[in-house]
Amino acid sequence: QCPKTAIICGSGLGGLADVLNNKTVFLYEDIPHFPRSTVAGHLGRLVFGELNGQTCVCMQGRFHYYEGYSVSMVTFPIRVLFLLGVEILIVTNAAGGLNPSFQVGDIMFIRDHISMFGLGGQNPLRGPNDERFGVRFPCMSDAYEQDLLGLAMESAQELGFVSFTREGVYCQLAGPSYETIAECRVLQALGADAVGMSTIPEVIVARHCGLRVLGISLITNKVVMSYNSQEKANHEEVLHISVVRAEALQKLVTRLLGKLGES
Ligand code: 6GU
Repeated sequence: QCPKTAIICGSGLGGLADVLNNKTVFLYEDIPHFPRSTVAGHLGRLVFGELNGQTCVCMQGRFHYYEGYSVSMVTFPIRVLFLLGVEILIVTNAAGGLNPSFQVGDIMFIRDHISMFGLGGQNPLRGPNDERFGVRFPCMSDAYEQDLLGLAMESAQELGFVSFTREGVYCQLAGPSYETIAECRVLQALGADAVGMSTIPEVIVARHCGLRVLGISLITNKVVMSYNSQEKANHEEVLHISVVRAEALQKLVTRLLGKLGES
């Protein structure tokens, strides 16, 4: 039976794939044309299984532009998922908090996005349009589905997670260097609530082929906004917080999948 829901596990969030029941695991290296992930905290496996009675497939490890892949390579797996029959994509990531009211450990549902390099012309749909997947000029004003956001919020409420659940605008930069203070101030002024190095190309390709999308950012650190701050963004901190919140995120996605099965 083909899973209805796919989950992309972001930095340090791959544990979700481990808790599936009745797993079937494929290594990326065994899937034709699949890229390989090269980052600590990212494995490279496609894991099929059951969560809360629902079949799903997890990408345990994703691909980033900063690893050297083109945006179309980064999004290749999305079209594989679509061809498998997946209808819903839950995409997770670790992100830095720009919104001053955000705390480390907050879970932010993505309401909308700003792609800095997308605005600059690096769109995964650039080039001839493959009509088998979607239209030439896909709409993005409804990229993050209201109904899924509502079900995710409802799940968070039922689990007692409201105190650390937010929603906001996710902004993606190419990476791999973190932002300067001046860059963070620019992003905040533009209306971004969180900043990361992934997700948007996948969402664009998913929307192009009609997948319903929910985005979840784990706020793993607060970006540095002041020249007086002694804090420095680092990958170890990102991985540490994702371990702390891994269980909450697993519970959230598990409960949400149950709701998706009912709908
Ligand atoms: Cl502070 N910046 C970026 N670009 N990505 C991140 C991050 C910050 N924290 C986690 N991922």
